[in-house]
Amino acid sequence: MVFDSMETASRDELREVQDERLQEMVQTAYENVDYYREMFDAEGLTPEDVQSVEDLSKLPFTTKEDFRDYYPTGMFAVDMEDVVRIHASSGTTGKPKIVGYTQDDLDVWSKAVARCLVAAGLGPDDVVQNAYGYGLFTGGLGLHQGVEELGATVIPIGGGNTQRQVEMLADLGSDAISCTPSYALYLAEVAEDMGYDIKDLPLRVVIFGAEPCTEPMRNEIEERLGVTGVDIYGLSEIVGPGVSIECQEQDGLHIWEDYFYPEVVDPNTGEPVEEGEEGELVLTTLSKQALPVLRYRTGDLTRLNYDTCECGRTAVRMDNITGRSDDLIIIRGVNFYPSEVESVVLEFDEVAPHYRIDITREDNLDKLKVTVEVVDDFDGSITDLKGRITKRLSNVLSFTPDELNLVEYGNIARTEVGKVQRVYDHRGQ
Ligand code: DLL
Repeated sequence: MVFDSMETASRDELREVQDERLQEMVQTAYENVDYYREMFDAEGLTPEDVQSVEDLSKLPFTTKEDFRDYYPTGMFAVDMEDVVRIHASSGTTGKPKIVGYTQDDLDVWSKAVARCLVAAGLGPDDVVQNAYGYGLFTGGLGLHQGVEELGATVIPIGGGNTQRQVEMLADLGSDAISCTPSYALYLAEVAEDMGYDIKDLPLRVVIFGAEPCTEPMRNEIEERLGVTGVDIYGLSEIVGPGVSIECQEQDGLHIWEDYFYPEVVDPNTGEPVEEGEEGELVLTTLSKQALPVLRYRTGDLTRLNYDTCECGRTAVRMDNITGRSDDLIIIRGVNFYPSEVESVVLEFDEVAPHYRIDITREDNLDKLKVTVEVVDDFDGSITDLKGRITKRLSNVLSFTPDELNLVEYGNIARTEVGKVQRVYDHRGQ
């Protein structure tokens, strides 16, 4: 089942659509956005030099700093009277990135999300409880309009209010819930505390996204909730949720390439990597009117797989994002990603899927502290467990944490609204 025929179009057909849309978009960007006109002029290029997506490599990247420099709406290509909605990125530092949409942009976004829902195994008869936050964050309204586009039923509950969420799931028999992966696990805990066996509810799909989720974390969600967990990806600068999603094969996220053109580059050199190699995802919008974006450096690390998927969709697949280039932790010369800590921690049945990483600097030396919760009914030896986890972390990270703290179940704060924070870097404070 697909939502529309572009999902199974041949690669040649897709390329034709991409090139046609790109030419129009480049022209619009050049004529209406100072930033792009200056960029083209500085490179000695004109819009006619970009005829095909292959020509994109002639252009420099657009970065989050560019968004900041043109804050709030300097990157917009249309007048405010044509903008029907504003959202903003959920950056934790500095000014947010303000993004705008024309009515056509919202229509395209809704279609992209509707495709996602069908890929996740949902249809017009289904009920989706949308637990992403409504407001400037794109998750809430983005998912919402996609459910309506599909003709399914949306419950616009938003983030938080977890007991109410559980009751709604039970009373309305929702087929799916959309939320962050960390919230899905928290929901399971609250449901258990309330005496519900969440696995007995009709809920069958969790559409999780907005933050990284490792395979062990996905398994935990699927087991605890008795569901299929499907990863949805997106970012405000490009559209919001719905840039890509896993189909039921759960083997990579299909990028809707007729709307968003992907490249993967080496994060250090900016050069394209070989097909299938990991690098930083760079995205170009192909149909956005209010905010056309050329070669945006997402900071997200992934790889692309152009093999045909079992599901029949021809759209390229990207790997789940388990890290951003700026998430890289460098401690005493050793590099690793928080997701590597997560994968190790979740290998242990005695440990709950909640952890935090604290980095401090003492006497000019960086120190790493990992805090992990043991499961509710843990009755083993803490010393023995500590020894085993430390050994495994040392092997995988090639680095032994300065401190591994095992705490009782429930001691690490849960995030009810918004994205979970797992890494606390106290250096420079
Ligand atoms: O998080 C959009 C979204 C909402 C996606 C709901 C999925 C579901 P921003 O707040 O602009 O937009 O944050 C975008 O979040 O660059 C990634 O680093 C991260 N991110 C988003 N989806 C995933 C995912 C929304 N599935 C930033 N896996 C992106 C890992 C993700 N990271």
